[in-house]
Amino acid sequence: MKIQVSEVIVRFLEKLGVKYIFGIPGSHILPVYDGLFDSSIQSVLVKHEQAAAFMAGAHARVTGGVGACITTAGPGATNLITGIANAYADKQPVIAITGEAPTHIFGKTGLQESSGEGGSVNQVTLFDGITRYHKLIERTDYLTSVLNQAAKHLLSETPGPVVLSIPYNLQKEMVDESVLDGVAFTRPIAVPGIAAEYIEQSLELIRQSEHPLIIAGYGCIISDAQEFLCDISKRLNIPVASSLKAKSVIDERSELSLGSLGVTSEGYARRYLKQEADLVLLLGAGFNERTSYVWDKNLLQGKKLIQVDNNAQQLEKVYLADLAIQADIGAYLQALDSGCQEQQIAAKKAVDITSFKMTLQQQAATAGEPIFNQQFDHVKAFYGWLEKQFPDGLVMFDDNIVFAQNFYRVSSKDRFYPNSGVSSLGHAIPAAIGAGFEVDKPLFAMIGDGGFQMCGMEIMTAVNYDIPLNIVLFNNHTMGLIRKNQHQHYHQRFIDCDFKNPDYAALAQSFGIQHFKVEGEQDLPLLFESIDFHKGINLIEIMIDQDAYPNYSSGR
Ligand SMILES: Cc1ncc(C[n+]2csc(CCOP(=O)(O)OP(=O)(O)O)c2C)c(N)n1
Ligand SMILES: [Mg+2]
Repeated sequence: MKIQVSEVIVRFLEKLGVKYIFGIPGSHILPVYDGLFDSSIQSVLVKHEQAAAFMAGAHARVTGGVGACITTAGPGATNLITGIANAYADKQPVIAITGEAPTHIFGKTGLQESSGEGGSVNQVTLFDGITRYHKLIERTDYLTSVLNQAAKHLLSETPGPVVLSIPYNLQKEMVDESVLDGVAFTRPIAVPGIAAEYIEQSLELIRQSEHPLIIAGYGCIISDAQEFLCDISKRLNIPVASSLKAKSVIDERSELSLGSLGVTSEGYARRYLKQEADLVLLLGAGFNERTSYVWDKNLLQGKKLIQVDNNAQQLEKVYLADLAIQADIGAYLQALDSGCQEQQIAAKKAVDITSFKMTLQQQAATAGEPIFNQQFDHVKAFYGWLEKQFPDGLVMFDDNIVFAQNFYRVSSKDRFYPNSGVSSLGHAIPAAIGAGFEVDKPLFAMIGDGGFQMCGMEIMTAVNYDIPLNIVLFNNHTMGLIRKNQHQHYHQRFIDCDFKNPDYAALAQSFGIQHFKVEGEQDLPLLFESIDFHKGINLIEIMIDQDAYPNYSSGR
């Protein structure tokens, strides 16, 4: 039977397991939208295409499946760029379907044409550096092959975004429905096992070590290795520090968690690493600028390093290792755990992390160097309340890099998503909404007032689709991080960081959502008494002094 290409695309998405597609229609993509009318996929109308890509990425992150977004040609597609770049940096399997002007007008300056012909915008080159695979589909004879390539990249072990741009006339061409028969929708079979000698060598290094430390990265989450990580850490009494991106990799309320490693953290993990550790097991973490304390040459001095990653590119990217192993982290940890049991590797002496942290806190307080002074006490207390109020877990998307990293200890029932990827301001609200179509735990977007004003209109998307959401807005009338840098490094010559805010209570009212203002710690009991965090949309505005800066330096 013959069907339209637009129908093939919709069936392709269905077979990829897509349940929601986020986007905004335009005339150049209407045939695909028409195909969605009868599909099991629900299309979600957003306010800006950047947010559509953030939503698709977040949806992929929480479900482990493929996220999808859809736009028209020209500005619809170019508006996607930051969202797709974010998915690329985060290795998210996101597919974007964009329209394109009909091929017969290519080169004639068609409305919104982005074919690259005749001086028009060239969509293909725009997406080149931020996609795993991108194709302007100009013919149908290679459609099977294109869709097969697309599926391969989306379902791969190290996925990334795919953009398919389809000219209007091509969407309406008829092809045989068997065109999808040649597309493989299966995920590749797991990576081969790890050679016994690498496990042997790892065990030997562990045996020789007195104070090993695990640094767990996002790779552990991607390979679902959390349980194995927990097993080995408990069996051998090895403390775990996470990279910021992997903050939820281990229960931070457990006795073996050191919290996250990085310039913006209170530094327990770094101090333990520097002062105590003699062996580091670096698992699925790349040692980026923040985690490596701006590539501190001495960070690992005098320590042995075992690095494991399923991505060979990550191995020894920053620090040379004594043992660098390309492997699935879950499989590695399982094999290591069995090895420990077989060879009866003795557990290390238990570390009292609670008192280690207390000592450091006291030292910092005495030296007048805590990361946060008392002006942040109410923020700290707010996170403390969150820890207590949701024993069954919550889901948190975080735009603000410092508060949650220091004040919130993620439990094993929580899911925490920092603004990783390209760290694009404003990500948290659309991302939480994209996730909100799937999650059934209280959902939080933590965001500054600068970030809020970038993507805040997406709140209406949550209103339109009845997505329960709690937005925690840190109001300091400034882009605090920029102000802090200008304070530290530019002699307080503040430029383009301060601004006026709208009346958030009135704004919330106009959106038809709840609003609560927190001026200080005294307001918190009433907040937690009066707001139902499981229902509706709540905007919780937390006031912060404009001149209150966290005490850390990112060096620029
Ligand atoms: C798209 C984008 N533009 C600019 C930046 C640079 N940037 C990083 S933090 C920040 C200020 C954040 O202000 P706000 O959201 O109010 O949070 P605060 O620092 O005040 O807590 C800016 C502009 C960015 N990360 N992303
Ligand atoms: Mg701010």
